[in-house]
Amino acid sequence: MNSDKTAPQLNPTKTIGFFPAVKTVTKSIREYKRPSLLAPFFVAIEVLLECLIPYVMTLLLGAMQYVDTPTMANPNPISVNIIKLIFGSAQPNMLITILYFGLALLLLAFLSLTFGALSGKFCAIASSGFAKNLRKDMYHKIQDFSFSNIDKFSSSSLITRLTTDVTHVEMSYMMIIRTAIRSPFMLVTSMIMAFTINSTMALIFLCTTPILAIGLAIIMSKAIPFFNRIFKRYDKMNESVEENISGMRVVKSYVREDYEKEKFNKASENVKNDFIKAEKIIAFNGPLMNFCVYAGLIAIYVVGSILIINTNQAFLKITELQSFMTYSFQMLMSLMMLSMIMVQIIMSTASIKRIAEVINERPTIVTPENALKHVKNGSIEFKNVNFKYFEKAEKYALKDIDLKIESGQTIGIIGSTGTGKTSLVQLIPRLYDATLGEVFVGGINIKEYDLDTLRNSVAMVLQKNVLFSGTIKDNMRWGNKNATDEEIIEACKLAQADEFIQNFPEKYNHYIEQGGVNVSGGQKQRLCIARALLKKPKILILDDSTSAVDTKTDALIRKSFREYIPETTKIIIAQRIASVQDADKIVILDKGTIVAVGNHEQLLSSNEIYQELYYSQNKAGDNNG
Ligand code: DUT
Ligand code: MG
Repeated sequence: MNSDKTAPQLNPTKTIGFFPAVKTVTKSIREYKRPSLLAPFFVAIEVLLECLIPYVMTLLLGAMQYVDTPTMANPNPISVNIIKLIFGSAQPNMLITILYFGLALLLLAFLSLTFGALSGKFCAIASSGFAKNLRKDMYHKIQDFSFSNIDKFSSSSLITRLTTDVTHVEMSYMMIIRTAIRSPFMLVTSMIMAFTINSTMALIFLCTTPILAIGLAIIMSKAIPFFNRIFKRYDKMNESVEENISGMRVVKSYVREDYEKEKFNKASENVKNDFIKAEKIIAFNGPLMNFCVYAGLIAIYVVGSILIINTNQAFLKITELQSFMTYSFQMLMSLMMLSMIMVQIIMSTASIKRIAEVINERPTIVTPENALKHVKNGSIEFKNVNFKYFEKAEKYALKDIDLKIESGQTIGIIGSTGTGKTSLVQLIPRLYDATLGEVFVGGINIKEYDLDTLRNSVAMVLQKNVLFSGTIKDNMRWGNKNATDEEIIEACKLAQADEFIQNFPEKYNHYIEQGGVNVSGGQKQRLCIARALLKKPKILILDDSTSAVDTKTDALIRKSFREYIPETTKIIIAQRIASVQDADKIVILDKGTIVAVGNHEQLLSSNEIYQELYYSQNKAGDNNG
């Protein structure tokens, strides 16, 4: 669609390592460190309390047995002590025993719930705050990006990184500070409790962990490459959406809907397929986990039962086996959770790297130290300038450009499409930097100016100009946020826009829809010129900005430039000779080089390209005006 723009390379950035990426990304936690620490802290307390519950149950069962038959063999000594503590020398009572233990259990459950809720709250604060900071940091960074930075990532990829990738990281973070603490902690606590009940039995369960660890490592290493690829596919898909929706009118006028649907289907099919492949690998996680856990459980059951029967409960009691099973179940649950976290973390490794790439990207164009904050005048000089859009590009878009423009002059630039006209003028406000050579404004190398100062003195009406949603006045104040209504009207009059604005029912409060779709092409161009004039620039660049305006209005606009802003240097890029005919100097560009400079008469008598253009346009010119 973007015919005058070669497609940006997709993700040409050097991939950064996982740990440096984590280091970069975690810097955005900032003010959310406290909740990030409180969440796992409360989780730890919750888990501890939760693990105490089966233990208290064992004690309760032991106590009930003891109260029932005080003469039993091998009573649980702790249960006996508690009974003695409750009843002293009095006769123990079954109902009161159950009541005491019941209350203790209730209290434990209530406390664990409370701490669980607290940790949930802090977890939500921490993770959503972290995500907010990440988006903010990336967004601020992107604002400082130069065009070449943006070309490098592509705008759709930046959008995916700001949205989908951040969501992935947010989810992982939530899991890490809550579940990833909870599960291992639960695992360890249950393990310790199991060991205190019976160490031999606990060892049996422990034997399954190495198998599990190796299995998980294999699964992870196989799945990660797929997830890395999925995000590139996402970029492609979003690129298709972005391009299609912003260019909907063109799509419709070329009846390309079916083609576009096909393209989108393919992109989303690719995402789906890769996801399926990745999920297929990850699906092994479940069976592996189940195998290890159930193998462990069966072994415990078998060995436990044999021990109970053969040693007549001397080595292991039935009540202990029951608690043991509860702990095993808790371990099972935490292992399941851990595997889910693994999946989430695998998925977010790619995202973490992609976010870190944006945050670590260095803007290629920055304000230097001790920058100059004043531009003396609108003179411009190109000294030996060569330019290409990215380092690896084969062709230079501009070659050996030497050009001197006095302050206040009007310069016309003419040349066939793709010859570097836009490229040339973009170097003046440093939208891109020259690859070789230097550009001077007001006699000073533009790299020495403060970027804002430079860009405020150079107003450029872009070839692909944009209006923003809001009233005409709002749009005008982009040029100068302090402009008075009178100034706005004056600028619009100069740009020949006042007349049609007066015809809108709400005049200057007429609402412009997003992208300026409710004004005509020529109206939009005139509004953009007015917006540029409001900057009161030292240099005004019009890149094919009157192409949709009729020749008469075009001439009126140029006339008002001459009369009202004589000190401003005016650069006019045009396809029509008529638009540049009265300029002080006309520059003819061909294939990235200047082939001739002169005024209309000089060029008409000496330059072939100019003559050809002039005669072809003047033959057709009769039906032009
Ligand atoms: N080019 C890029 N990347 C861009 C824009 C342009 O590689 O983002 C290339 C395409 C072309 C050359 O640079 O070969 C010059 O493009 P420019 O946009 O400067 O050409 P133009 O003279 O302004 O063409 P038009 O009259 O179509 O606006
Ligand atoms: Mg152009």
